[in-house]
Amino acid sequence: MQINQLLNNLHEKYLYLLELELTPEVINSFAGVHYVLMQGSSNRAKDLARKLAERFMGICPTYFEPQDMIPTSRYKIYRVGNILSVSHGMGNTSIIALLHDLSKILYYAGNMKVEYIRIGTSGGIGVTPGTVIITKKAYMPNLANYLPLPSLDININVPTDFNLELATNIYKAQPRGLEFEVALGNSIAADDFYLGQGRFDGAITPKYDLLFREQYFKKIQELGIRNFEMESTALAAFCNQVQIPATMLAVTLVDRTQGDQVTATSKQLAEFSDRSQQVAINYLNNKTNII
Ligand code: R2B
Ligand code: URA
Repeated sequence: MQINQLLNNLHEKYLYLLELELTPEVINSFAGVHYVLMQGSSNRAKDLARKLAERFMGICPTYFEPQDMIPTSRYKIYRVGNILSVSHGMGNTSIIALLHDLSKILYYAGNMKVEYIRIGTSGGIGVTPGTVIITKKAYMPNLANYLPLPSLDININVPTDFNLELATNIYKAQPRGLEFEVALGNSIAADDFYLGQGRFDGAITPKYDLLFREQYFKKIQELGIRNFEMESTALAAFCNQVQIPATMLAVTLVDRTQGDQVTATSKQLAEFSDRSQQVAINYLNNKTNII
């Protein structure tokens, strides 16, 4: 991790976005973290904490109530051994705000070597729904492979490649005989679920037509883009700036070349979401430094 060196003279006492007092006890509670797994939903983050405790500590999920480490209702952070299970909300703006404060506290607590993995859902492009895509490169909807990171009135174009070694290691860690497909691919982060992802079923009438969208979908498939979601460019750009290895594992809920609406039942959606969590756990299973 290569964090802003100006922080060293700041002696910060409070992280506003996490509503967290930086007492020595609080800082110490973030020491010794190696892996940060993040998801949009706070329920999913808690659910994952339970699964991690069961897998790596043998704690029965029925008797384990994960404790949130931060007082804010905006985000959640649960700790299981040296893994954090975190919720980041929806969209680039939400995740980047979290990434600043989370990375600062991890730095203050002395963690110089951490990996960030976003575990999410997405809309697939030409892939069977239920496939988990491990992202190599994140793209903007205009197909730029960088994020114009706003700094006052200028934008700094930061590359949005993820860490290829981490993505490949996660792919290779998957056991044979999984009941679903896992593939390496690229992703687009849109700022809007509807128009940003070329849907026709939002509240605003789109300016594009079916033919235009078909050509766009064809073009993005040629770039190896396999899914749409809403946070990967911020995660990749942030992690490139602070030199934290990162990638994203996102299950596809729908094949967007076949339709717009997510028609999976809540049971199917829960099963699909479990898949991307499972891919992360399969990766951690191979590690000797868990807990
Ligand atoms: C995937 O799913 C959410 C929208 O439904 C969004 O957070 C994302 O990236
Ligand atoms: N999340 C998205 O951002 N898009 C989809 O189509 C499904 C989930």
